[in-house]
Amino acid sequence: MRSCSQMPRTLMSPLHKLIKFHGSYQQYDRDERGARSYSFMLRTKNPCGKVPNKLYLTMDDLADQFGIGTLRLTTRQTFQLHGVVKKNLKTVMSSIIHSMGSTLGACGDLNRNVLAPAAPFARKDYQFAQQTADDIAALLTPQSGFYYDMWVDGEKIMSAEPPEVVKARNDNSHGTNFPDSPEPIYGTQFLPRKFKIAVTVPTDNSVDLLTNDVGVVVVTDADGEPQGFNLYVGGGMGRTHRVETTFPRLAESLGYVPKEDILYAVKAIVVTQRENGRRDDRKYSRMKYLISSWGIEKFRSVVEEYYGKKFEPSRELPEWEFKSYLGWHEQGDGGLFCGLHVDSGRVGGKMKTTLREIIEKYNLDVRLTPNQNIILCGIRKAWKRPITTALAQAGLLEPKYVDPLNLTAMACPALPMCPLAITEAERGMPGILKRIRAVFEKVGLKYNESVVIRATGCPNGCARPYMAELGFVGDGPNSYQLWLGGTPNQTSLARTFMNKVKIHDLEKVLEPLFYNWKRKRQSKESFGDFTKPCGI
Ligand code: SRM
Ligand code: SF4
Repeated sequence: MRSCSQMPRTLMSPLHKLIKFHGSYQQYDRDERGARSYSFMLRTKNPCGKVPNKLYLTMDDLADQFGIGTLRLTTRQTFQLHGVVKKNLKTVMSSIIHSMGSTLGACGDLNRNVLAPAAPFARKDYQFAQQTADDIAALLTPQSGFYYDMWVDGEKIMSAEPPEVVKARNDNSHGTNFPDSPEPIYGTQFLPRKFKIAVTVPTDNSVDLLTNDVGVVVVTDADGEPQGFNLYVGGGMGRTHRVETTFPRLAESLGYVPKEDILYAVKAIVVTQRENGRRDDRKYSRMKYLISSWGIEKFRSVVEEYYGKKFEPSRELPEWEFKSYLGWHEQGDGGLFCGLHVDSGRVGGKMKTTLREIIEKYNLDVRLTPNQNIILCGIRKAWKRPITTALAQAGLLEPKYVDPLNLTAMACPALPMCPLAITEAERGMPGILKRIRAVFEKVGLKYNESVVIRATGCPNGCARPYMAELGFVGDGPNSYQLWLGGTPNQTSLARTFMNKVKIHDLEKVLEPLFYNWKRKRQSKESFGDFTKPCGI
């Protein structure tokens, strides 16, 4: 009999299909030789990356007791816990649920974690964006109680939903719903494929807005009062090597909606994809392919039928900036927050122990960022010094002491646990960054002249490498396809530069590029802008 990991996914057992919707995948350690020992990877759902104190402490414990002793912060503001064996799944799931967390819908063909800027600013626009992200997440959460039946024996743990969310979900004025189904929006078939939404405020592109199926941007009036939203649709990263009909794509503008309509507009977009997205071939089932084949005009007019109104023209917005929120900042309510860089989001060892001690001692809530980093929130000014000292002793340094190349780099987990990995990413990244730093020094680039570098072990794009100034996409054992031309503010797509670059040839390929950037660039021209014409 074939083992599960050798089976095509479509032949997997109902349990494996179902467990995806509950935020878990079965995996095995690909480094191990001999008989395979299977375990589960669990992913949480944390809209806006919000993690209450109790949930952080629980995740930290679970990683030690039932996982591989590390926590993984993801590119969508959630946690992943690797290595949970089947007999412990229920204990782990119920501990998360009882600590105000959830894994429901973290994987599977439905709406995934909703991104929003992680900074805990007491500003009207930020709080409105975060509230909107929470409401959209609630709107699109599966409704059947099966998750709770399975993991906490039917205990009702869900917090009360805002009445406007319930109203928007149940509204069927424009034929969006399955009225007699426990899942009025998803029905029995759910969506053709995963679905991703990000919310933000003007200028703040900490969420990689245009890589999402739906991007939602708060529009305020001159007094900073939220009025409505610009909407963007059709972003996505995943592709397949050598299949040119698959591609990464940036979201494009759909239009503007007044603030009271946002849940209805998002629902109309989801329903348009539910009804029209391809279900015959999962390679082409993401909404970006529907929009590419229809064109935005047709897509807009179909969405408008489910929305029951016309979209207004998008409002003009200022330039986007990438914001990392690293270091110490005022929240605007008397408290401070501190953003900490974590290489590839992997929290382990002394760093993990120290983070836990600080979070427990000062009773801090945390936020996870879409760049695999963590923010400690609600810190009193008097605590800043002892916390800074404790963090530094654990290697969690202020950003000015971290190599700028590391600060913006991201890598996906890849080997050994990801079944789709072709080559290394997270484990290879420290070496890649050190070698690039050495090339920088050799060609005379300054320490702070940084480049956004992202790596993935396969073309699925989990660390969004197609937005990087220099993207590494695994395309063979120890080899990468190189992508060039993304910009530091994450607004343009990179293009393929070379295929099958063996990792030992890194310097040979990169040195001339950095050398030419140093010598021939316009003043302040980023590496991404400089190399844009190099793509093939
Ligand atoms: Fe991803 C599949 C890890 C964000 C595109 N992703 C996987 C799986 C579950 C592999 C699998 O199917 O068995 C990976 C688990 C590896 C492991 O061992 O942990 C995995 N994806 C991740 C994470 C942990 C990467 C990270 O470094 O943080 C991210 C978890 C996000 C979360 O919390 O929900 C993660 N994945 C992304 C993103 C980035 C994003 O969402 O902003 C993308 C590209 C954006 C997009 O969706 O277009 C992404 N993951 C994929 C795809 C390709 C989807 C496609 O449209 O073709 C797959 C494969 C699939 O779905 O068939 C995939
Ligand atoms: Fe796995 Fe590929 Fe995603 Fe990396 S990009 S985590 S290798 S699916």
